[in-house]
Amino acid sequence: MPHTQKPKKPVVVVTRKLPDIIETRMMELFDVKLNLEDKPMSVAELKEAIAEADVLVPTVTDVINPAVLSAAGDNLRLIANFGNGVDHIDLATCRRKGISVSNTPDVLSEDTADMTLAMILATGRRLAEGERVARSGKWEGWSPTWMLGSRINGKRLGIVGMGAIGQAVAHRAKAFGMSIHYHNRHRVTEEFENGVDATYWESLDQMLARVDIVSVHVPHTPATYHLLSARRLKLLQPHAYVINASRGQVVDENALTRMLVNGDIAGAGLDVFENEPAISPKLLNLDNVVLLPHMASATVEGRVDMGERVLINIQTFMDGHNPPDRVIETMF
Ligand code: 8YV
Repeated sequence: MPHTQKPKKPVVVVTRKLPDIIETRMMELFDVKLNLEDKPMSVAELKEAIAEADVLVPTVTDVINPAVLSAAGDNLRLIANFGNGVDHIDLATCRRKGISVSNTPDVLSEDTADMTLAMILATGRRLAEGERVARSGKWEGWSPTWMLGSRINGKRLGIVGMGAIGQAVAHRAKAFGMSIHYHNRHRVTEEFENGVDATYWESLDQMLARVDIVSVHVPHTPATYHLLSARRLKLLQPHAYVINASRGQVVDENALTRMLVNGDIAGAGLDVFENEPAISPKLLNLDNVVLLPHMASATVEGRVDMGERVLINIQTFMDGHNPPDRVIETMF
């Protein structure tokens, strides 16, 4: 009897620990190499992984630069990123080498928007500061003039980047009584604008000078690096707050820190930093900032949804089609 060989399963290398349910499914579908210890891979380990992989599943903590990509064999066809942002992957080199790249959009928009609102509330209403006092055992009791924050209702929120996350933020902020202003490469639909009474600002500079809170929701690309530059940050009013749940590189962190230290703006809510996981000690010493360790999208449900998008992208690619969440054109 002729011996029929089962088709070879693709070798999928996953760089970090993913939700159990996703890893189980991956084991069923692929010849998968998991990182059960969740120890971030060194450059040498990444190179080793990339050399044997048909598909690599990295996360934001893996820098997939030209040096790492130089180790890729001809077999590496897809980088299925576990995450929305792909600024840690050198897309130009991938394109040149014919490697497809996909991400996990949409599934983290609502969670990230929730955390953005949490930072808006926490900065304006001094939530983290109050919590620190309550825990310190040094609370001396209520006083009419102590721990006063700044009212959220009626404030002007300037959203930089009106994609899925920016829009989810706008809906929430509207419900909190804020007025919505936004700057984007292009105007969004009239239906959306009318729904949240949004004002479009073609000029980012002009918007910055007029809002009370600015929240950043653009991806980090060469065009958005330090979009909130030292010059632009200086346009903000002294009572303004800066919120960032996108990427640290979009805001000039040194300039922002200087302004916070000097009291040139009221405060900041930061979930992302330029040199993660390092956070400047100057920021750590400030009471008027709320600092979070890149956790805006960190929900149990969100991580499973992200994993499912990764699975769909890999499976679709292996079936000979473009992955639905491709971020660069493939050879198909
Ligand atoms: C993710 C993020 O946690 O998806 C993104 O771009 O910034 C985060 O919310 C992380 O990237 C997972 O890789």
